[in-house]
Amino acid sequence: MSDIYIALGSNLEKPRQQIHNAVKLIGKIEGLNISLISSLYQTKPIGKTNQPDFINAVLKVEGIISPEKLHTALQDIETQAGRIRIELNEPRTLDLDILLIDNLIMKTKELTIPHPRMHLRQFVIIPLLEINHGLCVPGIGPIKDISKSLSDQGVIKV
Ligand code: PH2
Ligand code: MG
Ligand code: MG
Repeated sequence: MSDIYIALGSNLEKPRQQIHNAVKLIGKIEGLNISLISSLYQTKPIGKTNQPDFINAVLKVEGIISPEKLHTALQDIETQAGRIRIELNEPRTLDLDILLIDNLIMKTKELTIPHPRMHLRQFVIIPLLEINHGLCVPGIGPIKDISKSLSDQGVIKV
């Protein structure tokens, strides 16, 4: 049984609704159970700044599934939400990123775990702290320390 953390984000087409729908669909992935859901956060866009604010949240799920299968299942849910992939950091109806799977460190062409930018993003670290303040990012360190190292990026609980 693995502890898996997933980041959810949306800044198009009723973002809150997108996040709620996604949580429902993630709960239906075979072999997984949702164990914790953070609050929703309204967050300023990081990267391309001339786009709408995001709604972000994180989930803890438990289960037995390969990283590749989980990645495919999450991409299917993004596609169902009408996600169109144009370029990195563009506005999106739904983005589902695998953050952590236990203490796994892996890198393939399709998938890097831990998520390579999670420690730079308050919109990930703040909701993670809410659901598990003792969490560590393998190869990086405790999220409590990461949180102290980040300056304000405009993350508000909603
Ligand atoms: N996702 C990105 C790029 N920038 N900014 C915020 N606030 N929230 C996101 O989910 C987000 C972002 C690429 O995945
Ligand atoms: Mg992302
Ligand atoms: Mg993504």
